[in-house]
Amino acid sequence: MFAAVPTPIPARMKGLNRAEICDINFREFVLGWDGRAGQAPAAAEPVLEGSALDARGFRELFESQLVSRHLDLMARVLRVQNKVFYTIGSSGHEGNAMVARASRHTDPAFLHYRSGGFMAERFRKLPGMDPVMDSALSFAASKDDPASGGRHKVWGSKPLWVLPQTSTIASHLPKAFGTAVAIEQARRIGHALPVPDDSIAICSFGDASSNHATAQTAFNVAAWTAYQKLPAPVLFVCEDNGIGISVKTPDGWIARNFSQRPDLDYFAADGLDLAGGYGDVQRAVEHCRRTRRPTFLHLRTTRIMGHAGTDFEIEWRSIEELCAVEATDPLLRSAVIALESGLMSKDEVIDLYEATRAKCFAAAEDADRRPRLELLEDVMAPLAPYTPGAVAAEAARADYGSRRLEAFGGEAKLPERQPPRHLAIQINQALHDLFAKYPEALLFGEDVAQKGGVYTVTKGLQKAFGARRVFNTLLDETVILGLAQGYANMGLLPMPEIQYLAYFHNACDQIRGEAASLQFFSNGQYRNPMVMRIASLGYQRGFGGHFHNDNSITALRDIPGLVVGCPSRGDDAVTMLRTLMALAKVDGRVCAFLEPIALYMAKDLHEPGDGGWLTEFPAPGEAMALGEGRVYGQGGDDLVVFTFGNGVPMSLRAARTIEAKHGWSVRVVDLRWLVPLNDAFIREQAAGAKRILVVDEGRRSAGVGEGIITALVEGGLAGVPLQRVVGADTFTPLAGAAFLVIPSEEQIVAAADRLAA
Ligand SMILES: Cc1ncc(C[n+]2csc(CCOP(=O)(O)OP(=O)(O)O)c2C)c(N)n1
Ligand SMILES: [Mg+2]
Repeated sequence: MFAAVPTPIPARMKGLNRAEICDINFREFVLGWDGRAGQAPAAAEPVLEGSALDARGFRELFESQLVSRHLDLMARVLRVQNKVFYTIGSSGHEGNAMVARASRHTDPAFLHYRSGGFMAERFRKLPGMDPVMDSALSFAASKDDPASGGRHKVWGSKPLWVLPQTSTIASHLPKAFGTAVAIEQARRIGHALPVPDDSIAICSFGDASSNHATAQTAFNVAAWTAYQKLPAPVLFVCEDNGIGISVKTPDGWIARNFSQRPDLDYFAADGLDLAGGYGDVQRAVEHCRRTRRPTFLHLRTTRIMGHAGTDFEIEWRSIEELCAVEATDPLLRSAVIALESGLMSKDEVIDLYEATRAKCFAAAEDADRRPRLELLEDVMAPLAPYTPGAVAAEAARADYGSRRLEAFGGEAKLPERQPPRHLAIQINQALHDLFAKYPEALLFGEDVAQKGGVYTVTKGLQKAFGARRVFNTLLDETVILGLAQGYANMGLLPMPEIQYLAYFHNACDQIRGEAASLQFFSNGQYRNPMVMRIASLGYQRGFGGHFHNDNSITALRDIPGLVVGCPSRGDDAVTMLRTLMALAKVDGRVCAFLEPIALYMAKDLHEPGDGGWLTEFPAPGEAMALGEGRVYGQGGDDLVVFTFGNGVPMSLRAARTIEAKHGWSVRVVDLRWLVPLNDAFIREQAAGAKRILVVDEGRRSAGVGEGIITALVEGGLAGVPLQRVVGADTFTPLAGAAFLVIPSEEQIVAAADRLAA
């Protein structure tokens, strides 16, 4: 299937620095070449007889390969001088330039870290761009790096539709699939795409990475989609060099594992041989574009110069094996094509090689003289953009009256005209309202469509807004969040639903490593706004189990840039959702909305039938500012209780008992926003408090309560008597025992008693 590799050159048996060896090998190989040169083909003629690649194409690809190679060589040299900070290279993978050549610069691409060749070639697609300088700036972590602003060495470019990736392997595949689906779906809901309608999404990854659960998830959902004859134009490019760091991929495994998968169309191409490989690469790209089917391109590559600069292969591999690998260097094959075709003489090849080296070093030296990130605020600038005025205006925007009337079925049925209702109904109404407001909003997850979710919170939405905007996904949280990123990349406003908080943890990396990091690693050039709804927390009666009652939000608290809100009542849920959508829309923020399951149906507060937890639907125009809490018992300062979620009605009930028992005036503060915590608001509410109680239904370690106490202590309020009522550091058991591990009203009262003592 693959063309022959160049004949092995005499191996250099000594020499520890394999980068130097590969460099010398190239020169010696070219100068020692004794084949016969043909009659140089014209630009539009095949570079070699029978090749799908023309002479112009070959020359450009060869140049791109050389740029990639010399960036690697430069990085190895300048790393030790502290001028470059990244040495995972592309050497041996330069043939991936063919994928860039065969595709368009508007095909969104999510790239493997060995994509130097791809990038250099894609740079050709737009005039006036310089792959050498741009890459050098990224290698040098220069502030002027146009991809990440000096935050990381990434392959990324805004004009070239390369969404930056760091090197968590496989994590980008679900969102590449999501982007492919979004390209198709956007058109169907009348949304104008930022790229041509027949674009495809490209992602590349290594052979070892193809085994990763996150990769398998993407292959599976792509096939699941195609099986149903739904379009999913994603091109999976597996760059198979036969190894992952030091672990060999079993011979033939990639072909065996992928060539027969139903609904994943398999193509193989020799990435070591431009003349032989290009036609196959082109066929794969065209197949994906034309059929809109998930396509798997198995690209043969090799890995020379080790996994990274720090990988001294000589220590764990035999010299014979190393030399054999080095003999498969695709640049040697390209040199042969250049010479054999008669396109270039030996001197011309060497001159081009050296001129490219000089250019890369000059760019790197230039990049080293540019400023680097020196201030924390500069590092963090793109992480969590927030324009309060514009967000407030957007949250309060109410210019969609006619769509609203249509969605609710007339004036009389508008939710603000209805009597007070409970949380689940008000969230449902808010979603209808927001779907009328944002035609680009999509809601999806497990069981959300016809059933309306496990708790019927999304009931009726699909009927009202159609199956293109409200739909069930397959059962895979990683896919749900990958889809969300894909839709967002294409300008839609996704609202993924995670069925239970426990299941967020299955797919946490899609938010932590991917969605929340995009603005950061792209220096604010790319954004993937979303509002992720999660049915959350404990206290359910009659519906037990750890996974249905997970009370830990620590994993969310820890994600930089994420916004997390948790309402405890219906009206707050409505105004909070408006603000979350506005944060996503205006500032591109990734948001989480935690819905306390146990409060969905809560109607009463103190006595059965009092309707104390029913609320009116806030009319459009009303919104809640980010960080704004709700205070019950304003002015009460004998005891101030900080809490959220289920803790709010529980604390309000306990407050009655405490007031009666101790004669205190008690203030209960619902923080509502859990990430970021509003430290200033917490301190303001604590000022003048005689006693403080923190009621946190999450776990003791690393929960919200710790954040509240830290805010208080750092605010200088250490002297005020303080107690914390908090969940235990344990998993949630079944049945009544579940209530032993989370705070109770009695514990709140007991804590107040301790404060009184
Ligand atoms: C999720 C994750 N696990 C582990 C790693 C560490 N790691 C980085 S690259 C790599 C090997 C990848 O091999 P392969 O997919 O074949 O790509 P190659 O480097 O060979 O191109 C590993 C284990 C990582 N980056 N991400
Ligand atoms: Mg590999």
